[in-house]
Amino acid sequence: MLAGKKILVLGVANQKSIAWGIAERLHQNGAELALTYVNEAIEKRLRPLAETISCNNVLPCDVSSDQDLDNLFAELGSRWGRLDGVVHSVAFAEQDDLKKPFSETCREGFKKALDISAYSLIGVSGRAKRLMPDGGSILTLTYLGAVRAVPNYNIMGVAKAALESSVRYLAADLGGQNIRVNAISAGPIKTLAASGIPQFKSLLAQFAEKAPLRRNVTQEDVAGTALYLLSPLSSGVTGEVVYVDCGFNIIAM
Ligand code: NAD
Ligand code: 0WE
Repeated sequence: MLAGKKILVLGVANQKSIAWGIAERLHQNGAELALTYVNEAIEKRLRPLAETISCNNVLPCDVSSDQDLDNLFAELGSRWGRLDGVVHSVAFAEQDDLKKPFSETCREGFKKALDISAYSLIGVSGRAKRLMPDGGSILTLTYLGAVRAVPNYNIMGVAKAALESSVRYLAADLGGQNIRVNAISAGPIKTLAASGIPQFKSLLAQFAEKAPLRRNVTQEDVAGTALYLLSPLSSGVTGEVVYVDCGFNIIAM
């Protein structure tokens, strides 16, 4: 499905990362990948994973740094000369801001969460477009907390709302260059970003009880939709938020 396609994946921290499930599936479908890490601790975990999919494009990038973004795309430009797809699977908020009452969110916490979790998609897309003369597909990951007030998701919900809006504005801006921009809204999955979240286990249990499919979402569920959104199968789809959540968002009491 993706033979010869060159795809950048940001956000693999370990084997449980949503981005890792996607990277494996893209590799199985013939894509050539570049993977990025935010710091040395992540680099150590990433390199052996990259080897298992014979990927030797492992590059540093802290998305809160314009310099890092410039260096990353300059390096991709010289290694590949072009790019067919980007997977943006990055989010961060201070732990404190995922616990305190939302009304006590401080300015610095707001700035950091919105910068890393939402602005970064704009920064990445603006640079990626220059390597996509014949078009491409950009994909990000979001969560229901963007459109509903989920307990404790707090400032991340505001950041995801900005991210989902950015998907629409980027899709409108880049559509003329045949660059599509979409998001997957995934149901809760036990990853590094979910560890340390109070009562995450009970959230998973309640989710599986209430979701129409009566189970939790898997890395594989998300990877399948990611493959579709990065492939020509979705050639007419842009600016969308596709729910991969076992139907959870459609129900209410
Ligand atoms: P994860 O911890 O495996 O991935 C998050 C990644 O963000 C990590 O690789 C981390 O290194 C990276 N990151 C953080 N700050 C960064 C920075 N400044 N620069 C570059 N990278 C940075 O967790 P995950 O659950 O796979 O999260 C991936 C995406 O999926 C996130 O956008 C998250 O919001 C979204 N998501 C997760 C769930 C879930 O329940 N796990 C559900 C819906 C959406
Ligand atoms: O987007 C996320 C998690 C994002 C996240 C997680 C952390 C934990 C560690 C961002 N920043 C941090 N910072 C840290 O220091 N998800 C969709 C997973 C998630 O997080 C929740 C959830 C769900 C689901 C937080 C509260 C309630 C539900």
